[in-house]
Amino acid sequence: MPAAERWFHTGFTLEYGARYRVTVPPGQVWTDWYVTNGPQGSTTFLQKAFRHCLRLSPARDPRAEFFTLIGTIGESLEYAFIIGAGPCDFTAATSGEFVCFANDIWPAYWNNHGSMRLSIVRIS
Ligand SMILES: [Ca+2]
Repeated sequence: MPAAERWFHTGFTLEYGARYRVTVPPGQVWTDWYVTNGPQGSTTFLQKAFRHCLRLSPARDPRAEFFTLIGTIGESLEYAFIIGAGPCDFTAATSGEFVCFANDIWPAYWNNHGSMRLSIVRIS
């Protein structure tokens, strides 16, 4: 999935109540302007003042940083959850398409570069 896409559509359909595991092959990086991050993301000193504006904010999950790998269901932040470096197990809160994105502030996707590979399997 590319870092520059606000909603990356995987084409993978999630079924309400089913359990899934997302894994992220190690050693991958992507770049926010000049800041290189792994899938867990980071917040620089300069970014700190804008951290509360992140699409998945630290108020909702304190692990949320710039470029943390996020998964959700459809184009909705309601179901958004942190994948990070994974593996990440989750239960689908609704049925819909598995969508993911690099956590960033909405107008700041133009300077995002690189992509992450990840995989998802149904575990129950
Ligand atoms: Ca950016």
